[in-house]
Amino acid sequence: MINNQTPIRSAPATLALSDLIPLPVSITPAAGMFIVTSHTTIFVEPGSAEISAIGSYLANKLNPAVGETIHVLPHVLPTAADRQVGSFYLTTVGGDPTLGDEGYQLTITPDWITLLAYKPAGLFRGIQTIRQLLPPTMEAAQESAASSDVWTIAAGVIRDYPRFAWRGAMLDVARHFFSVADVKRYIDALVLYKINYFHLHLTDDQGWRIAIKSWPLLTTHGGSTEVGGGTGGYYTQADYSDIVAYAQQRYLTVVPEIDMPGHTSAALASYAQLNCDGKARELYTGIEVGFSSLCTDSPTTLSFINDVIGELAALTPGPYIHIGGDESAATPPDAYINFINQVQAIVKAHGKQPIGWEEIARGTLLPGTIVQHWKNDGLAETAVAQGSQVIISPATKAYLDMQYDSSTPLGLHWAAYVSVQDGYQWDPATQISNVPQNAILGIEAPLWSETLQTLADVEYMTFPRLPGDAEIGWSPAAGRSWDTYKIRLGAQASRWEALGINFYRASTVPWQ
Ligand code: TNX
Repeated sequence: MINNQTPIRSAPATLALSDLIPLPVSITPAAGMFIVTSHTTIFVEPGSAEISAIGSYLANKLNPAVGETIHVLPHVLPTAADRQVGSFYLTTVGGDPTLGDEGYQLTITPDWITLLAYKPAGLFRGIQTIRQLLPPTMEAAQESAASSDVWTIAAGVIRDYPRFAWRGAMLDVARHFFSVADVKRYIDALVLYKINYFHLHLTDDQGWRIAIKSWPLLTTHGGSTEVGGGTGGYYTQADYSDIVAYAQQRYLTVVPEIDMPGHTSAALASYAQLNCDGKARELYTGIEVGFSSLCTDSPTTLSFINDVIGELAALTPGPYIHIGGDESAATPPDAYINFINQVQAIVKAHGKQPIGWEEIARGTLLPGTIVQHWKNDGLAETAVAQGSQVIISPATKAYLDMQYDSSTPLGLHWAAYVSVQDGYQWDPATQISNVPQNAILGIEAPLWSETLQTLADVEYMTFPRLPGDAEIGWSPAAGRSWDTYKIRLGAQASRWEALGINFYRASTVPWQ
């Protein structure tokens, strides 16, 4: 066959030297390489529309590279002797339950590739590994590249599964609004690194970004501006559902956040009755925090929250709703606690599991409430003492909105300057003294958008740091070191260029 063609652009000759992020649990190289051609077929386990869709996702990634439409065909996993040379086999039949929902085993031989997982999500994660094993230029989506390039993957076996169940990224669409198209592009960038939760910070002082039919002014008025006084914007419920479905097809669970009782100027400006004095506030376009509060004790506020959570829960297939709860300096402490206790119950009544920023640990946490650490170790410890699981997002390490250093143009630095290396060299299990690994659901990298106006700005803060968070969340701690990571990271540059992703060329990374 075409196996004797000379590869023009090819992957590393050995699987062991491949540039994967996050680093897999185990890689066993073997001799030879697999070549993707226009004759390649993707065979998928029969009888599963879900797995066929995953096969089509892979085909769509490969089609531009080979310049043909790769067929996705149902097929039982045949014996080795029957397999069609040059093809992929995607299946969960015989998948190993010890790999968990997201684990996979990828067996690459010169003749075929078998991707085996216990669940479809594992197949999807494994496909991200396949992408990263192919030359970066295959991402360029230019059919013109097809004729001259040969797309190879070095042979071997990868067995892989995540260390933590939660590997999240958060985007603040409240301080500056980002379109559905921008959010989808961001989602595509996240899934390449096996991120599995996408936290959307939908409301804040500067804007309310999700339409609530029973309280329409939240968006028509409260969504009409943003930091700096621009026009803002909001998602209709159909827009939000579109984002959720797009994420869901990529095995990314959307976690919507309605921040309360602070960070609520947009709501307080839209409805006078949410204020204790009955007077609507002005829309806010600055970047201060801690000055706004819902009138926590009023029945109107609680019925408002019930309406908002009810509509949001109905639109959200994922199990979680984030209730914010951070920096409520304008709410009296006892009123804050009482309010958080009631809001948790409202979320549960709508069939969802509440998540809140660490301050909610001051309240009485209901069983199942998750606490997101960002600054105060003591509050994470209080949460764990109450039996809660914690998501770790230390601002000094995981905040993607922190400037890289004093010379980089975007972002803030109230917590720290977070270099690419600082953002990589930390471990969730040792980050907070009395928060052991078994209390940690996982990690999340939040991106606040006070200083970010465009998707290019968002990407500049996210890359190259997000892949580090993804690796911290996915890979075994023992295999991680900055010295080897920075080489793998440097190799991602050409992939980002091919994908059109903006990134910061930190001088500490050997960009290839
Ligand atoms: C603190 S982190 C906030 C946000 C800001 C961020 C800026 C957190 C829970 N609250 O309101 O956007 O700092 O870095």
